[in-house]
Amino acid sequence: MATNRMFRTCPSTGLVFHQPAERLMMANAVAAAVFLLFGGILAIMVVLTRWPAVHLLAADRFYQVLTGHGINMLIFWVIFFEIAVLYFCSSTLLKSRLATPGLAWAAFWLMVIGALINNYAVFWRDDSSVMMTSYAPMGAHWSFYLGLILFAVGALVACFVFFGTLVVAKSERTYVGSVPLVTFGAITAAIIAVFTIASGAIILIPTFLWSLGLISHIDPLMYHTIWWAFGHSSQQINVAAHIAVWYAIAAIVFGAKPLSERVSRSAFLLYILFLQLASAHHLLVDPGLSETWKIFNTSYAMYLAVLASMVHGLTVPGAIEAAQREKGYTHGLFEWLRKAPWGNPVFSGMFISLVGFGFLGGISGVMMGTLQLNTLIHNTLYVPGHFHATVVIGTSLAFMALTYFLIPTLFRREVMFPTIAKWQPYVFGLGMTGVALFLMAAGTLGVPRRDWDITGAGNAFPYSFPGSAFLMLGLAAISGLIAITGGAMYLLNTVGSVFFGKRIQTPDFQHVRAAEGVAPSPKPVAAAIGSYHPGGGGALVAPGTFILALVFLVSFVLYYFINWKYLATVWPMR
Ligand code: HEM
Ligand SMILES: [Cu+2]
Repeated sequence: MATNRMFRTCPSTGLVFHQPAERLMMANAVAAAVFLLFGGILAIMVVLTRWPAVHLLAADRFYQVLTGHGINMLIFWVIFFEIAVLYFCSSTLLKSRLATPGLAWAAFWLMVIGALINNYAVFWRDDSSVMMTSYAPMGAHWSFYLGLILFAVGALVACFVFFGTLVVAKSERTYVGSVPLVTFGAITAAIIAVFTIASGAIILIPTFLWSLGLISHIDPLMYHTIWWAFGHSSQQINVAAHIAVWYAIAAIVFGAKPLSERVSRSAFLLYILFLQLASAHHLLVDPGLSETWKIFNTSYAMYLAVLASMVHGLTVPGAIEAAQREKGYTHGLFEWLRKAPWGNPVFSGMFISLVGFGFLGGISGVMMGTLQLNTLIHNTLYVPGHFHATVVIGTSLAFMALTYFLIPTLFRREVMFPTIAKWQPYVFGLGMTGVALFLMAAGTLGVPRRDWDITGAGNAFPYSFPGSAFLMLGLAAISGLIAITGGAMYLLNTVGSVFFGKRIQTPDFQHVRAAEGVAPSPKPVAAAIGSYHPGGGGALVAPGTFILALVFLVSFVLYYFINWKYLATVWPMR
């Protein structure tokens, strides 16, 4: 098989690209951006409708647009990008040819077709506004489920191409020792993805048959339970993937090596072992499951997955701090952080992602995942507040940050508007921080999620929310428009750079004979991101990070305590 062995080595980073892998990464990344654009346009309408002063759409349109927003963002944008990341972490980081590019293209087109069919059901047919969670017995047109199933099959095939590439790299000895940490994180994500897609199949295939009339009945509780085996795990894929991206960016920007490979790898392993249990936090008010089961899974088992995230949240900045100190930024506790390249969107995006994910997403997640406290905010706007901190500030912003690295290295184009790129993570990150905080605030005041009109005008049993709730909704909407501006800045730059940007001339693809392999790369980026760094650990090389961790801990404890106090006030013991 002498064909398909076309490689090029990026002269500035030393990364090795296999031609078919490169094309697939580009295609998946571009598809991701297209769905982000669509989801973002829908976000404008969602935001302007939930702003009571504007109340843009009619009720039926609102639910249609909200369904499309959730699916296009959380499924199509995020997963297309993740497939590009999987190919990068296998083929590029291991300097290996991609296994079965033909199958990878089949996967890509299945995903594209699936996504189009699903959007056809929601927007063209206009009879499938069942929200992203599509809880039975609420039913959509069969094409809604078919689209999701085709998309999932495509994603599954792509995961197998990823695993196949690992096997190829191993047998062709394209790397020595263990796979790099970033690849290890991607393996975690892909393993979880297989479990996730299997759960998705178990629930969506019967629901599809039900929509065709071939099955008479779907049990709503069973649907809810299995749907969340799928829905929760898919968030764990996102977390594993974006944390792999954090490690990659720490290596790219700082040449940072993990403080301890063993600790970081064990933390990824915890995700695989404990994530399914944590899906119980979606079932806290479901009848039919015992309180013991709920409390065990959410209060004990779940913390092991949370522990893993906290380990990464500590070791990523810790590794950056250690690398910066080695470069001589040793004054005081925080010189390493002050002197970090805050004008480089690859770094600033990643760091805002890390802090926002940890402080906003992490703390609120543990709060709402506690059985008793969950009753405070269940099904309120607090829930979207929380997950916009995790999937938007955490996952989406990390992917955006990585894009600024991929434009010159993968697409070989100059970033078209560097000043816009410089500000983009701040506009998007701060806007989204506002969305998360104000939605959580509105939720704490009891404002329901997915509610077209909280004034309940014309209802037989009116309820009036305090004025502060309306204020929070207004502030959330304004923050949302700022975040959407940040999203538009990202898309303007990516689309502009990729299609119209100035080409960067670098040595092109060349035939490499299989027996020779690709020459090991001497460049620091490839060495930092693409190798296994044994050792590490031991002395406390990151005192600043340790202080940041203490700040986190104090915020965590305080917020947790405040919510128990709050629970005591709304739920008096008599
Ligand atoms: C670009 C700025 C964005 C803004 C301003 C925004 C705003 C909102 C708002 C206000 C809601 C809640 C509506 C309600 O419950 O009534 C919502 C729902 C949602 N958003 Fe976003 N969003 C944005 C981006 C994203 C991204 C990037 C993702 C995923 C990666 C995402 C995923 C979701 C999901 C899954 C829902 C829930 C849909 C449902 O309830 O079925 N959003 N968004
Ligand atoms: Cu969950």
